[in-house]
Amino acid sequence: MLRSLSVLGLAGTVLAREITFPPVSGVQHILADDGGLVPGGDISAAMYSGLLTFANLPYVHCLAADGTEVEKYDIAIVGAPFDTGVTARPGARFGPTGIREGSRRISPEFSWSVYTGRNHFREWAKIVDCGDAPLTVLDNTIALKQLDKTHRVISGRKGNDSEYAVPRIITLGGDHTTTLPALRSTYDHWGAVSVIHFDSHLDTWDPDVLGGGLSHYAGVNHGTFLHIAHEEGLILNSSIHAGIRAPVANKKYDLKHDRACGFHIIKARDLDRLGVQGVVDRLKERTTGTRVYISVDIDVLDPAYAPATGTAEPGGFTTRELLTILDGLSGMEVIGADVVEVAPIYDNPGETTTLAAAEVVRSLLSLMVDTPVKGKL
Ligand SMILES: [Mn+2]
Repeated sequence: MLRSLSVLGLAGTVLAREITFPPVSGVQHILADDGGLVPGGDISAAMYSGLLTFANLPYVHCLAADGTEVEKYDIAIVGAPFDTGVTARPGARFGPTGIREGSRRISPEFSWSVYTGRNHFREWAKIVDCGDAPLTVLDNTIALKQLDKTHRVISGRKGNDSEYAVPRIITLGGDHTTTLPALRSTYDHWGAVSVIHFDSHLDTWDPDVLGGGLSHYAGVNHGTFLHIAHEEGLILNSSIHAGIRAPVANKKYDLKHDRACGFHIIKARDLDRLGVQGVVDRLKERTTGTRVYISVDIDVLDPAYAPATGTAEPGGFTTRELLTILDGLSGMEVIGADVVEVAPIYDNPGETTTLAAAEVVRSLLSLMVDTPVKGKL
């Protein structure tokens, strides 16, 4: 049967293709700018094979010991596998690996945007993956200090582009507590900044409210880190949340306290009234003239688009809405960013959450490439 079918197939003018086997080192081809294939490319960056880095970017040992020569970079991806500051479902310690898995289909060569006609991986910035911060899973205080140190080492190296001396970092969380060390490190280079905080929750809770006043240790968690950042003077009073919808613990205090921490609020359903451009405009107005840190808690998305998270809240943004809003922020001076609260164990076989998280990271990278920022080493 098979034989007769193939005979029929060849009965016309079509002849079987010659199959030429390339040498092993040339199995992988890379795409040239003109769309042609260049044989014998670097097979270490092959999609769906090889060791796992974000978007198949090169790995650099950014945390090498003092005195070791380290390859230079302008934008670094680093994972923060920490989830013991979460108040509901744990599992975000596997977030960095999950987001990298979700980014496997992203290739720096195959990344020309149909919206902008640009490939941000091929512009001025050298973008690398530094792997994960080495964090103990047994002591939150020590783990967060280890993350402080990780950020200081990675952002303390001289950038690849001599004009923009300080490398910028995108952190793959981890629960939301991991944003605090990132803000401490950016403060060293850029001073206090506005935070654009995409989340369904405020995360400015007074540690005595969320943590119950049990101990200082209990008060440092994924719902209080913005209070602490404000207390430490790391953020400006021109910060803003987007996507808020979770209930608060009391009638007035939480929202009043949130304003005192420097935040305005765009609620999830405000999007219905304002549209994505309206949200973009409000974010820009609020932070105008300041440098920004963008923190994306994946629970800003509706659980339909991001089921794999610690504290899911129905009624959120779609993935497309979030990506359009993020891309609309082009032109802002983004000095650091993160995607947090991705807990892959609750994802589905289609990897809905990790695919979305990886795409969010791509948008954050693009914002950083769009607007280089000079900083103090
Ligand atoms: Mn959060």
